[in-house]
Amino acid sequence: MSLIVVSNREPYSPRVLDGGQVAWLPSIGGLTSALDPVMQRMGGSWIAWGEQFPGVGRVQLPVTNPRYTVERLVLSSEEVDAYYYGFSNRALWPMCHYFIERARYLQSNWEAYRDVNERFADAAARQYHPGDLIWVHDYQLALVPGQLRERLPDARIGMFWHIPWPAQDVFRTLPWDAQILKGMLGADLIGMHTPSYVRHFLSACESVLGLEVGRNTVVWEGRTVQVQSRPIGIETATFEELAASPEVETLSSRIRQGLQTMMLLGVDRLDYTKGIPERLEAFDAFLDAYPDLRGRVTLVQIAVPSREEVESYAQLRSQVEGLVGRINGKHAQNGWTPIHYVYRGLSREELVAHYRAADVMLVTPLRDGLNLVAKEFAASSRDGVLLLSRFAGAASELPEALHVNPYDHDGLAQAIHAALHLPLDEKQLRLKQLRERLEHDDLGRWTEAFLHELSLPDTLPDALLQL
Ligand code: ADQ
Repeated sequence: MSLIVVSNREPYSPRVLDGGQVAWLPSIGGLTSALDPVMQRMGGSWIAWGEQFPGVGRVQLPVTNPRYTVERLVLSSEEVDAYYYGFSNRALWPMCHYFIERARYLQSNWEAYRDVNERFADAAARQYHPGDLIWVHDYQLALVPGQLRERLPDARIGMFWHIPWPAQDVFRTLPWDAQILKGMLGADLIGMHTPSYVRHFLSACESVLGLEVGRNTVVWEGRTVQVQSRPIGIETATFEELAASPEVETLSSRIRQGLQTMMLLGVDRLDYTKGIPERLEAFDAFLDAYPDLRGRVTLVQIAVPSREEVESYAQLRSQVEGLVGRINGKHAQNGWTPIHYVYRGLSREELVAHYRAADVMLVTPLRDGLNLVAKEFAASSRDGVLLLSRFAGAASELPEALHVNPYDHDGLAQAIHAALHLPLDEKQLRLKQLRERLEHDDLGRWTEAFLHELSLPDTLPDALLQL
């Protein structure tokens, strides 16, 4: 038995170095950073869009110690525009994050999405041998489970949905709501990050397809499909070890020395769902409300470039840069710059050194499937405080974080103030409790639990699940 992973993004992307050789660098993003260690442990095939260097087809990765094969699909620029930017990122992404005013529903993009999904399904079916497990990931590939089911009626197919599943009045704005549901129901097991996403998904099956649903099941074409809440974990031990390493300690002290103030930190893909402008506004409100703290607190905002080809992302970039300039211009004094803005991806060491250096971590998305940064910070920090948006999926799992409403600038400003003044023993107790959870529910457990459940020949009856 081997594992076949199907995802849009490839785990490593090729770059040409100065000497002309090709280096394969790990992709930045929640899903690929989560699944690469799994594939390194289990081996198998990974089907993904070969974004750079479409000429390179099949590769064994990681290059230094090959553990699995990546099948790189070549997409034309028209397909990329319509399937990836058009339908995935301008229809499904905004709709699932409740930004329906940003959603564009175009028939031509839908058709390209369906056809490209078909190509992923073909590639996965070609790799399949009886007994293999197929694990499809995320909103770019919602139709793949159904397309695979037509080709491989007996295969065990799992699907993990990494973003929120919205309330049904929002989902039903999508003209292809029934097709998306039917595509996903080709799977045997569908995983999501929170119980409320599962409830919303099941109620969509009920209202859109008229299906009978149980608490965690739905019957479709004679098969029982399980729909489970399974929030993804991180490699907790790796973060803990790295955070305590001398290299990271040195980097983290250097960051602190460079600032000479208390440190707030934001780390995000530059995406309108992550609430970066709202966070900057809240910091502005904080500096207005607590003038004695001017010059004593700095916000370090690290943003990794994302989807710049989509207009609203390019606009967001200028909006953020404008806000940073305005707030710095308004409050800067005596050599102190209130916001340090970094627009690039960081190495794992740099990232953890920032987590380690921060007094308060601001994870304040307007909506987020889960949010791995919150977990990475909690695993890395010694005595920092995690401020976590109530609209991040991780909030339902991490009650020891201080929960905030990112839409409430003044409330967020007060929460930052409270976090900076939390007694040391309370900070340490909260972090200890967070760590215990993260050590227990880590990435290894997440994968094992999902694959274990997927490999069962029969699903449990609904009545048993409720016991
Ligand atoms: P993302 O929206 O990409 O993931 P998130 O969960 O925060 O969001 O993961 C981002 C990852 O990228 C983290 O591992 C983080 O360390 C890394 N990262 C972010 N900025 C970085 C930077 N500047 N430099 C280096 N690394 C950086 C999607 C969903 C989430 C869900 C994940 C996993 O949108 O809600 O948590 O998938 O399911």
